[in-house]
Amino acid sequence: MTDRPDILVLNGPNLNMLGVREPTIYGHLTLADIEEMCMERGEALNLAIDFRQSNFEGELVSIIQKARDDHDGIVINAGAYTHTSVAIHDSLALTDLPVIELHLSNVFKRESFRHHSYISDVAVGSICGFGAKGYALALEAMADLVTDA
Ligand code: DHK
Repeated sequence: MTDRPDILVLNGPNLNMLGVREPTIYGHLTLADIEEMCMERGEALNLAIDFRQSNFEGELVSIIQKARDDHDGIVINAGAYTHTSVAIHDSLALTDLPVIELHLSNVFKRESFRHHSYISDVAVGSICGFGAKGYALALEAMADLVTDA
């Protein structure tokens, strides 16, 4: 057990393929590399990090529902479900936790179907276009949200 704020960093479909997946768009780091970076940033920011990934919409919904009981904030890169999932939107809305929306790529420079997000309106804010560094930026922002001033 720890009394540090506990942050869920949740990754959606195809993010398990980072490193081999369209590296010109998503970069060369693997998800394991990004997890390691998040653990290091978490240590520095005094956050406990629970880093997860699923390719399944229902599993993501179940993880988000449970986060309500045992986490203090959610950083989510929902992958393609960002643009399609009312279910993930609804599960984030019911958590009452601060949510930060994250994308590696700048979705607004890409296809128009990536311009709409079902997550933005239940998030405190969104970070996109900074590659893997976006995870570190999101954790810094989350540390401010969950740490008493
Ligand atoms: C990741 C995905 O898998 C895409 O479906 C999104 C996002 C963008 C990202 O940039 O991290 O459109």
